Amino acid sequence: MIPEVFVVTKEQAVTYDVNAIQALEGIEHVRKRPGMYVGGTDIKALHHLVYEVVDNAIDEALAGFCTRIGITIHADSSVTVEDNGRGIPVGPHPTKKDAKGNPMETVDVVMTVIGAGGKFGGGGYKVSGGLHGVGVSAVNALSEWMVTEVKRDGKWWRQEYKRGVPQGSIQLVGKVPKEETGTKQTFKFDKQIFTEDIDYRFDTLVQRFREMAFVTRGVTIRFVDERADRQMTFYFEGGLTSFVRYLNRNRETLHPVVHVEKDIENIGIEAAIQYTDAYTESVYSFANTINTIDGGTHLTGLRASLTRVINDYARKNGLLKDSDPNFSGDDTREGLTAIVSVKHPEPQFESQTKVKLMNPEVQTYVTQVVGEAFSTFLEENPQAAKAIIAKCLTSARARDAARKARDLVIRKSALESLTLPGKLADCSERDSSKTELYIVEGDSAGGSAKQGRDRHFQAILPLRGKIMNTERARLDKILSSNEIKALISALGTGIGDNFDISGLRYGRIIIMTDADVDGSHIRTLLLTFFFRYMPQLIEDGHLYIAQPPLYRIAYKNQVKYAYTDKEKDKILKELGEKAGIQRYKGLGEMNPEQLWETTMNPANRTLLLVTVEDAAEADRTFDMLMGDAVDPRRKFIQTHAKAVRNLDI
Ligand code: 28F
Repeated sequence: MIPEVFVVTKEQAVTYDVNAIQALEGIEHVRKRPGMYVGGTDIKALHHLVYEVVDNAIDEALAGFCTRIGITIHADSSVTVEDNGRGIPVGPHPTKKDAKGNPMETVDVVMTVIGAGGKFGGGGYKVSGGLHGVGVSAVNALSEWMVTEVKRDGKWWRQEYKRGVPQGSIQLVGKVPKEETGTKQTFKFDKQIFTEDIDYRFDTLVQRFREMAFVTRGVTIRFVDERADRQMTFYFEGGLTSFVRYLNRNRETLHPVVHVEKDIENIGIEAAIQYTDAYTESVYSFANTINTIDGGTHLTGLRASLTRVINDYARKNGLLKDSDPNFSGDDTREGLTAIVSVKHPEPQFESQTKVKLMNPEVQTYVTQVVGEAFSTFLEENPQAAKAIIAKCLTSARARDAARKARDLVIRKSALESLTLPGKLADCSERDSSKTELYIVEGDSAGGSAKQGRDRHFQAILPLRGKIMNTERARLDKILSSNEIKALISALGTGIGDNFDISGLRYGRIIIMTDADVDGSHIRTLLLTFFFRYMPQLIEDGHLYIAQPPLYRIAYKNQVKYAYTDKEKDKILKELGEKAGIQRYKGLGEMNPEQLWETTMNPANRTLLLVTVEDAAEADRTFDMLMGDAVDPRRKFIQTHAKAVRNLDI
């Protein structure tokens, strides 16, 4: 008989081994396959590291213990995240053991054991993240160094790690007032892992932090970028209501924001809704603070309940006649700004990359909670109800008219698919992998481009600017313009549901507009058009923006072109101040040879590839541009350059 005590010891011996090796093997695995933990080693993965750490602070805020979160990017690209929560518990961990069988330090468990964190203590669950949820230990493993500091019970602790491995045991730094508590994490991403020349992008991080602040009411998020001396602080008293107000800041609203917040079966549901006079929809959904850009059951629930409540109300109050059909989802969507945010203990996402919430019960709960709140609102605010329903009626009618117009365009372009538009100067090459279509602003620039091009593979389609310049025009209306019809038939793909990439006649579609405000406006309208009706063109990397030079600098028999002001200054320095300088105000000022040399010749030119990095932001931007507020439009034109990235050809 083996004495029982012996058995226990033996079992424990096995456990010690597992815990000790677990941590090291885990770290090794993360470093070997970062893709499995943070999605790769690109800039997205880099941002992921920050989100992972911030998520823990957000969790502490959602649990009700933290009101302030600070994020700082230092000059050396190390990052500090700190909160004023309870602080990670310090002391021996109740279950995890080190190689010698002694309890592991809790901080070391959180920081080194892959898959630790989350379920431990208090029965709480990890709310934020959910999508990543790989834990801070993965960040630690991918950092050249990381320092964890905890203030708790009047003590200030510090532990340091190198590439995920603890450097000795946790140290007591000093004393602090008992009320002063929190966690501070500082890490420097490891260049051995992130070998590309990448760094954090302020704008990307800011957007995420703004969203986090919106959906985590009452928390102040301060973001400091010491690399460029920039900072931003977010605090939204009203949570989602503030978010909706922010989105509608340039729009005419039809009623006050409708807000609802309720817990059902341990699932937190919050929504905010407001209709405006805009034509577009701005609806965003969040699951455990993650922006679920592909929507999911929470979004479906929200949309379904709004359509149902509006139809019910309209019928009951005689605003829809018996002969009228019900409003469709599209009708109730126009002018809608809404956010739905759910906090779920066990979120299910479609996959690692696609951000879509799949929990079926969420749809039922959201429909119920939002439906109740919105129908009460309509009952109590008949004026608002009337305005919303009038808006739905208008969109139903407009949609009907637009459908007819669009059918006509599509049918026509199908019939005329062999008749190319008269204004198109086509190329002789038929292999679309070699051909390019320049969409050129204005007839005169179009003329220069036609003469300057290589007609073997370059086609030119001049567009007359003013037709595109229809303010606040529905895209449906723009569709019926002759300019756009010409563009559609030149491309050969059809549009919308009839889009077929195999018909594409040009491998590269290049937008060439003046470097002035009108030029960027037309460019944006074209981008809007492509984004809404031919998104695959952008996704597949067919859409580009030409980069005409801003200056021509001549000295003796040397001629140089500058594409930016910085470049101009550099060239002037090289050539000396006596150089003659010409500023191009438009494409029309260049003769055909100059246009070819600077902007069209593949050997010299720079093209910007148009990408849709963040569909939500792009939509917001397009939306803004279609509105009539001038300021945001100008802002867009400045920031727009970031939506395209440099491509060397
Ligand atoms: C800088 C980023 O990471 N904040 C955090 C807490 C608080 C607790 C906790 C964190 C212990 C063993 C999981 C405190 N008191 N900010 C942060 N604040 N982690 S991380 O506990 C972690 C558990 O495994 C905490 C009581 N319960 C939890």
